Amino acid sequence: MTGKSLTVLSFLAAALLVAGIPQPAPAQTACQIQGIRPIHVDENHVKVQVQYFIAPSHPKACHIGAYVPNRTTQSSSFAVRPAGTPGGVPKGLHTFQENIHFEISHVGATPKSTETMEVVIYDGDGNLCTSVVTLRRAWGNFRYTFLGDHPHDREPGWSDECQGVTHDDRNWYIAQNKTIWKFPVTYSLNEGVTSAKRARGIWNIDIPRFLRDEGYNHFGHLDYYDGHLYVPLEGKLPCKIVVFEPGMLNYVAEGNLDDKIQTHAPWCAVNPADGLLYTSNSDDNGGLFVYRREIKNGKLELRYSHLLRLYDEQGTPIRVNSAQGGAFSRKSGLLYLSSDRGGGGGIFVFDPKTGIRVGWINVSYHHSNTTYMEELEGLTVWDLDAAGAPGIRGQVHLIMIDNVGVNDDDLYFKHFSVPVEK
Ligand SMILES: [Ca+2]
Ligand SMILES: [Ca+2]
Repeated sequence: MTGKSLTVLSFLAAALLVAGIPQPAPAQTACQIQGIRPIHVDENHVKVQVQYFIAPSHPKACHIGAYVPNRTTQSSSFAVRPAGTPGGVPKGLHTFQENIHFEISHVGATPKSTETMEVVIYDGDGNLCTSVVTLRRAWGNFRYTFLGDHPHDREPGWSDECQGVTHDDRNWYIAQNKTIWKFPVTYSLNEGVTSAKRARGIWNIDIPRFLRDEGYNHFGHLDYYDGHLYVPLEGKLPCKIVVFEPGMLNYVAEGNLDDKIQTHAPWCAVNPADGLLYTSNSDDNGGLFVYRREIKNGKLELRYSHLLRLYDEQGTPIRVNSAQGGAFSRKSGLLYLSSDRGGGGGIFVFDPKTGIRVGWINVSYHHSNTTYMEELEGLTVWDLDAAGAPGIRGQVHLIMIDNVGVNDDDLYFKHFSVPVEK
């Protein structure tokens, strides 16, 4: 191939490139990956075309494959079928039109996401050249089954303005807007609370007096993590996180969220993978706020770390509205986020490593008409198939309240079977 025709082809290639920076291949370069283009995509499988150059004088057979996401952190959840097996790919410059492709399959049990992969051209001696390219997308099929509500349409004494739910090994912790409750898992949540509650292991506590006096009046969805309850608190700025101990719900500490970025705090959750506290505003969340946290000298110190940007399954940036609850799974590492804006809500499941949505649990709710005003609130991930929780099974548990009607808000506690959390 002449130098002139190579240049012309490279310009043509530039218009076709999806990823990578095209450059005419210098004569001394053994090889160059000029671009990739996914051409067939489904939940577990992607076929990727490659545009590349391999020096025609290279003496050995070459193949093209990829590390996902890259050489240093490649994941066993992916298998790659390289291009050019068994005899090797053609050498010289080859464009997308020639349909030289390799294939990646997701073989893991848990849905995952990727932001990059590292494409590699190699021969029998090793790698000749590699290039890290963007591949932001979700992998795997997120499966779930709705098991029903329990309680269903009830006013058990703690449903009014119910905001969220979390748990430790043996207890539920439930937040109303002004009160936190603790119930043993063996207690039937369908029962109303009576004056004998202490004898049954039930505790409750209100917003601490000094915080009420300052004007704080609304707890959000809470999280249990490593011996403490973390509860967001609104009513004035800055929004706060209040910490309680789980035994008798005694107050431990409180700290301020950053009011330059955060005017609401409907939920918070600590990620067991990094120990950081995740939270968001209610609406228009292009990302989640991530804070470092430390309890020191009776204070909770919160230092804003970064924004975890959110994407859909195809890697397109999204904004989440009406976020009311968030919970991490210790088993899968996934983040479950509830949202009830219009008809497009439900439980969104994100890979917190990338912010990419890997699943979507549809939830039936009537957001606004004159008969129902149902809100999806907090949620928690807890495998209760064998835990002896009366009337409750499943792994993902979501509070819904109906604000229309007489007396307290009506409680619907929704339970979902989610195989990856078993
Ligand atoms: Ca709420
Ligand atoms: Ca009612």
